[in-house]
Amino acid sequence: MYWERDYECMDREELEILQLERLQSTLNRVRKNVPFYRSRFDELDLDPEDIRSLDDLRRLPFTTKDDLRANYPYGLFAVPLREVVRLQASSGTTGKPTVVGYSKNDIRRWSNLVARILVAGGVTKDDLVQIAFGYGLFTGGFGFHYGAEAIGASVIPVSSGGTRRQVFIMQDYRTTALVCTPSYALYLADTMEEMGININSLSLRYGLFGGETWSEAMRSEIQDRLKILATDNYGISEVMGPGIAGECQEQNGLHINEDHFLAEIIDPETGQPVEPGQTGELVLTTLTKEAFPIIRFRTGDLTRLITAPCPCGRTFYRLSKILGRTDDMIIIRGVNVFPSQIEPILLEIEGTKPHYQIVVDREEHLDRATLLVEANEALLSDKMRETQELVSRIKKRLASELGVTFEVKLVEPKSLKRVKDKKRLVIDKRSF
Ligand code: DLL
Repeated sequence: MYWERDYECMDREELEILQLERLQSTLNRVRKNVPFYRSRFDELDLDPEDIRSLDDLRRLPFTTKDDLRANYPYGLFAVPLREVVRLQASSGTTGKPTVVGYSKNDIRRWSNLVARILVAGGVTKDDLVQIAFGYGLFTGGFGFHYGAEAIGASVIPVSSGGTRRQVFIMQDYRTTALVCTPSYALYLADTMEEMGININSLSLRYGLFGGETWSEAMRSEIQDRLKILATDNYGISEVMGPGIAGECQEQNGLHINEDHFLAEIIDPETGQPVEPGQTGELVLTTLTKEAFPIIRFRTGDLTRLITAPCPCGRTFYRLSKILGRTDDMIIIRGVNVFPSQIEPILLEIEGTKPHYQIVVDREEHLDRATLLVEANEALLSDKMRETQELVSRIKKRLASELGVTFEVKLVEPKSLKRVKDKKRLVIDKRSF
């Protein structure tokens, strides 16, 4: 078993000593190697030596996605590029993505931490793990791949898409554990039904799902239809990717790998800690990352901290399921999208004004995104061919820049509501 009991079942007092030591060394490292943090600390007249307890963490400044954008691509790296063995990326709020790097040690630790999550969810070295997360700049595929290999399980790196092929592989290779987004798991179940496959003829036992919001109702449906034990796991590229927190088989909250990450829950408005157990924004600090350490990163994810002991024996605190976002980010088929990424694309394409609305719903368990764009009168009235060309240009640009296929519909000028709050540009009809 790949269960690091020495850490995962650690006494809280001991854990806090370890966390403080690791925090201090991370702060010293970022102060020395990352000019961004040095000037932030200097502005506040803060010396890493002043951080003498975990409570002092509150005195440190937050890091936001905007800070990452301002330092694109490598400005926040704490080691020279020659020590970076891997780059991954995630959507930025506009235009450019955020780039993160990993040293050799980071990759080794990342694998260990994902291995912990897999083991907590029931996977052992005897399992055949089918990974249906995308391999590429997205952290899901490679993150789980290395984690499953670390356990010694047999990895089937199918990557995302090709659903019928996924099903054939699942059947023929006798997959025992499935790793993907929860909505894709249900889509696989639909496809199996369509193909007339009897679920009892499969060898599936465990499913590890994450990357997007899902409800207990979805969990029940997945478990019933795929006849597996389904656990939730959380990750975010800027902090590491998958491997940050995951459920054990108690299925009651996601244990945070607290020896490597400090988690705070703050009021997104005031930036102050919420009362214990209350819902707020998750803020994460890395304790061991070498290439891309991050201090008090505002994840934008809403959750709460569960400190009650867990019957599994792990002493790490748990996150409740992620309840939503503080910002306007939406996740479409596992891809993070900010409405603000769409504006520059529309602006650039002649003939459209950047008034738009995004409608997301779910059809047969797959997300479907529609972009309503106000076109100018000339285009809407007579030149059909030009209109079609415009629509197809917008579609292509969105697919190639955001990695999401949108249905694009041109609508009458001034027919869309004018909103100030970007969140209201999105009409999310999905029920999770
Ligand atoms: O989605 C990392 C990951 C891959 C996690 C595979 C789990 C499994 P990003 O692409 O940076 O990284 O997206 C991070 O996805 O801020 C959340 O809003 C959302 N998210 C991730 N896991 C969960 C989850 C990966 N279990 C963003 N429940 C985060 C709800 C999740 N939302």
